[in-house]
Amino acid sequence: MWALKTSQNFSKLSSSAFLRSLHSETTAKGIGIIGVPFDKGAGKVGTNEGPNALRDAGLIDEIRDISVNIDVKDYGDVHYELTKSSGRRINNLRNLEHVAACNKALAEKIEEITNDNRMPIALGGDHSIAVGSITGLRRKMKSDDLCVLWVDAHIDLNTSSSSLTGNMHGMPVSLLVKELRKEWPTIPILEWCQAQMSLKNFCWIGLRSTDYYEKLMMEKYGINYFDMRDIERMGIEKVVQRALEKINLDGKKKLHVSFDIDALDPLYANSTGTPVMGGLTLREGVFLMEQAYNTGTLSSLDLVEVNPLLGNERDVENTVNAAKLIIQAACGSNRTGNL
Ligand SMILES: [Mn+2]
Repeated sequence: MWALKTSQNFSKLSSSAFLRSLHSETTAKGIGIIGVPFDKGAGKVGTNEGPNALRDAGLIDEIRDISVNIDVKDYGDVHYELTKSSGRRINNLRNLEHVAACNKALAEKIEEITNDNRMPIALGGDHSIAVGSITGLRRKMKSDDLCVLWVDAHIDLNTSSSSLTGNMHGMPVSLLVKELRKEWPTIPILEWCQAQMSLKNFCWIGLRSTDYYEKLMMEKYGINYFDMRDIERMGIEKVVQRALEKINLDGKKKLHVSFDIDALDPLYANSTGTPVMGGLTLREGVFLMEQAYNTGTLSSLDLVEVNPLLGNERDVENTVNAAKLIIQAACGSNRTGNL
């Protein structure tokens, strides 16, 4: 059981054997970085600059510095081509052809990285890329073998008919889950994503801005979530533990974390398209990811919505640095030093 495993881990945290076991877990898998320079799912341009902003700030070398045994491969960026682009909205979906083509290409890359026995880390890009990321992961699994921690100020549960903007970065979850399949018209160029996940395998952390329709869906399906109020009441440690118990009680599922940088308070991550005040501190975000890593089940990560074209120079620097710390925590970085 996850909770038991964690408390055992913590009690051994200072022992070198435990640290070595964490390192060997990382080493056995290796890490595969894939950049997704994509902003067609967002309302603002600029998240396509996210991957290179992170690379230019030294992300890859800093992951390598976590341990001499860590094996990081940068798979470069996802490229896609459009067979044809009408430029029109289809079913109220902005840039549907781009979102479909990019995610299809990303799903194939994620599959390639997992076939290489590496943990994929997708550098967004806007949050619509979670469709390709999770679809790619799922291909070699049964639908119940994967659970998702969705760390975000928003629930991203809109459909083509409920969305007021048509921006697909607000819809990835509804494209991935079978419960909402009936809310969607048939969209041939999205057939490959297949909507086979169940909402019961998702849990949200950090919510503080949901649309009316999304709130109805939360009630109707009894969605698992811990909003900012829950974090205030219970503290981040309890919230992460409860969240993981909800979606992965026996610890047998693989864990995917889809981390939208806007989960963090704009104090730490203002260079993002839809910031909402009153969010996670950077320390809470890092701790959340350390706990995800400590479960030993963390198998993939999206880090999305870093937009270096927004905010001033200091905002960009803070946001990129915050994103790097979150990613490093997912790779086993230890705040009191690495061996
Ligand atoms: Mn999001």
